[in-house]
Amino acid sequence: MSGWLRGQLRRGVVWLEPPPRVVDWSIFGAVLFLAGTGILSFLGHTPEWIVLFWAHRLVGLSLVPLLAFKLARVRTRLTDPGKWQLSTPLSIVTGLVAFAAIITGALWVFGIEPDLGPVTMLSVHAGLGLLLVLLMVLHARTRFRPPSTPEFARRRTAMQYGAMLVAAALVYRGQTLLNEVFDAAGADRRLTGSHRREGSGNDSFPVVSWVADDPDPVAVDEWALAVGGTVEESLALPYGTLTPDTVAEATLDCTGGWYTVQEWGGVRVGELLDEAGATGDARYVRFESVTGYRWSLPIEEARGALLATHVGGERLSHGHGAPLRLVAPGRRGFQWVKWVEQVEVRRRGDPAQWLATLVSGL
Ligand SMILES: Nc1nc2c(c(=O)[nH]1)N[C@H]1C(S)=C(S)[C@@H](COP(=O)(O)O)O[C@H]1N2
Ligand SMILES: [Mo]
Repeated sequence: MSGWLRGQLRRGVVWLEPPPRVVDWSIFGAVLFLAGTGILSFLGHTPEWIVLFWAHRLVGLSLVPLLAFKLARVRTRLTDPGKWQLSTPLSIVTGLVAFAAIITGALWVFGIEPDLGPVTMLSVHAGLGLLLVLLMVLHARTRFRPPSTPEFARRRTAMQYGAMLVAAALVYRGQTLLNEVFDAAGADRRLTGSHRREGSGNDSFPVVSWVADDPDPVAVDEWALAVGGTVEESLALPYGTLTPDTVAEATLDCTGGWYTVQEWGGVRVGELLDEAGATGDARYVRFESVTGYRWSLPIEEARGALLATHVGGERLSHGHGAPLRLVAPGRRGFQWVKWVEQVEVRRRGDPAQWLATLVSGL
């Protein structure tokens, strides 16, 4: 490279580098934003959610130059043993986890996914991301410097951020084009990044538990669906009394990174609520599994959901939730409660459901 070109490049990079404290606080803010959008991205999969996925990818890519600036600045603190402090190992681990989170995220987006056994690249990425938040908060405590407004308010800082986001958008667009051209696992993916499982019926898609649910097969003769809560009349409905008269196509999109489109057959939840007579102050409907796993939906959404006995014209297999599972079209897979035995109409939501989904099988 000619000396002139190198000089220009260096000046460009220097121009692009925000002040140190701005870099640090931007990394802090970006990681919190990524954790927030990452968690939220597990909740939805319908088209209006795409903004969230874009934002997560763009801010994630913008972390790359920010971390590079930071690393260039602190390099000698790491390479020169004379400058080591008690907090240095924590700083190093935090940096490594940040890079690992970015790399796993990028591998996932690019569809480069070596076999990791029971986990997917996406779940490794999510785990690293959550670990990073914890490490970063600890790290920031050891090296806290309050942000200063003048540095953030500079016009040049705003332009630097503009440049960074535009670059991130170009990289992201370039990647999606590459995937389209080479068809490298790109064509079968939804806005969530999930890969398609082709086919119909029980055997065409995986059996998945969110954490540890693994009940014995439910004995249909001893099972009855309980419909209760704020209703005029509680019901106990044996399997034989259910009339699966509704068939609907819906997409199950698992946060592990796959999706399937199936014809689900079963009973409309609204019909059950009408039968039991949900009262006027009812706001939510809670679906609970024989394992204690549960999720609630706002009552209007719940009315349109299905309690499925069939998939692709076949009776549900045990693994897929027989005798009855929730099919909630706008929701992610983990909210589609399997082995449902209780439907409870409620006045309030159920914040503890998060915990229930994590510990139910333990
Ligand atoms: N009771 C119960 N229902 C559950 C789960 C679970 O662990 N327990 N896992 C959820 C998750 S994470 C997904 S993706 C779907 C998977 O449904 P499938 O096993 O029919 O593919 O079920 C959901 N319903
Ligand atoms: Mo899932």
